[in-house]
Amino acid sequence: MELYVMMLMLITGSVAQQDLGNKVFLFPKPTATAHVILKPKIEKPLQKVTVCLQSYTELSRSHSLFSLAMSGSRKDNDFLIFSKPPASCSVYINQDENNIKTDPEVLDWKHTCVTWDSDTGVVQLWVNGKLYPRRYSSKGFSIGPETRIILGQEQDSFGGGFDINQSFSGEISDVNMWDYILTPEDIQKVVSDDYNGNLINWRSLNFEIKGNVLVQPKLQCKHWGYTNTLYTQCNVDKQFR
Ligand SMILES: *[C@@H]1O[C@H](CO)[C@@H](O)[C@H](O)[C@H]1NC(C)=O
Ligand SMILES: [Ca+2]
Repeated sequence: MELYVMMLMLITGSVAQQDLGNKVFLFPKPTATAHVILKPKIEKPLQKVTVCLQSYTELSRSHSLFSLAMSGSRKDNDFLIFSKPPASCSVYINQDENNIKTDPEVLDWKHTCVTWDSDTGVVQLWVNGKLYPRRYSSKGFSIGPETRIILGQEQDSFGGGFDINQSFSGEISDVNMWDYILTPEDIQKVVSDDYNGNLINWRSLNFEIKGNVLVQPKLQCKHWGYTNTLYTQCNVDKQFR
């Protein structure tokens, strides 16, 4: 059966599993169509979640960084990271918007992590390794198990309901997701090194591209967590680890 499914995938070519270390998704321009579907194996509803990713955009309007919709949900924004330049980010859980003030955006790679724990309701937003004041949302809620996770667009319905004015354009990389809450030490590891998710793993990513989204080499790596921000070429960088 598994072999059959793999053969089918090879034939249709619709689903890829790839190591995207040193790669980015490039969304070349705003559209209401181009997106990437991420396909984690979520077998039971999630009560704890951490999502981390890196993004680089020229957008000065609000845009989706990570959009998760649940099947059968009549509400949208089940779990959404929605960047609101110039200086805030909204984390939605079960339609509850937590608009968190951040330091002003700069035209540079940005590292974002969000954690949410259903047991306590605590929401954490980390940007570039800095934790902003924590929030409280949707205690007792659980996510999934059937979900649709989309990069590049914001879902108003399961897998659709896109709006060009909420779309992402620019580059996204190092998208990882865990079914537990990362500790501050773990977040530091994600920010400064390779530390991959157990639900979504950038080094072994199941995804499907719809429309005009390109997989491109990552040409620069930024190191956060140092006083000096140091740029190096990504593959050179790996040798010194
Ligand atoms: C997007 O925003 C522009 C400028 O504000 C507006 O003219 C346009 O109608 C919006 N498009 C949609 C689909 O909402
Ligand atoms: Ca929405």
